[in-house]
Amino acid sequence: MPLCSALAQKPQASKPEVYGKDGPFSPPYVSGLYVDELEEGGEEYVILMNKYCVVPNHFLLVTKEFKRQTSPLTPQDLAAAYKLMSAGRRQGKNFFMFYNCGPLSGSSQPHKHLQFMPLVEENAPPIERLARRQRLEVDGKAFVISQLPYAHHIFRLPAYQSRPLEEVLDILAQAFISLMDLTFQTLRQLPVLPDGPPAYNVLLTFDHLHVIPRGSAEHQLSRGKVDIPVNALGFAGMMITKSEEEKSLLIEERPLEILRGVGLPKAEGESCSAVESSILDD
Ligand code: B4P
Repeated sequence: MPLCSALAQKPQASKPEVYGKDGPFSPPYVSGLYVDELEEGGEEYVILMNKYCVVPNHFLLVTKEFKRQTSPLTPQDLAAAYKLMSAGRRQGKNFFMFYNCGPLSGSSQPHKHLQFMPLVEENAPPIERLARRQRLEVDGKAFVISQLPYAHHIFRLPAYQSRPLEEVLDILAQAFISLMDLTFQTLRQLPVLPDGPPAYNVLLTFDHLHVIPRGSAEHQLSRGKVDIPVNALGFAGMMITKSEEEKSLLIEERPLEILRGVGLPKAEGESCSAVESSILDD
């Protein structure tokens, strides 16, 4: 579990309503952070380096026009992400994408941005070790990992370069819609909905697309009364702490309990495979 004491000094972003369109993801861009622009299916994006990266080369894909971070990923967003990850892979660099949707997901910037985290030794984040181990009876079917104590929905993608790119992008776009349907099913079974717009985290690797609905942005540890904020990286299996004390409290509380605390309960029957979507057969 990485410890980054410098994050304790990082300024907190203003409340989204205050930041609005004049935040750091709108021009003028900071020249040292600006990388390039790209276009995907008529949508324009800017690539910026992360100003507060813990891992070098953590970068962001930001919509050029102001769009809200509460909006779902579009087929263009997913295609741009997959293509960027593929470009990295061709250069021998592994990245995965994460998206924090809505304030309860751990996001602090209201301007729509997808984030790309480089992986140094592995080619996927820790959660993938569990996801890859799941034996699926049928392809094209969303599934859950029974050991995880919080609601989540995962779709297995076709193996890298096993199908033409356009076909994979189509599958990816449809997979996101089917995982969002399941996310809304998770929300519908709650007696009381969490405050604000639906919040969830998205993780994209070359193998899987994960969506994790969220009930709160942070978890208060039972001892020490410390609030632990969790974003998509927590659900990727990459929790970070700001001090030695916080680290030992977090280990004592157990990371899975923290994730349960900020996630939502699984729907009944979700300990096994969920809804059939058969996207791969279309
Ligand atoms: P959001 O989706 O809004 O929120 P976040 O990733 O949770 O980052 P947050 O800003 O809340 O920071 P936190 O203290 O939790 O993403 C906003 C992104 O924009 C962030 O990457 C932020 O750093 C970046 N950003 C803000 N102002 C910027 C500017 N002016 N120019 C360019 N980029 C800007 O976490 C601090 C950092 O640590 C974040 O980058 C976070 O992703 C990273 N982090 C958290 N857990 C980590 C882990 N386990 N391993 C490695 N890095 C981790």
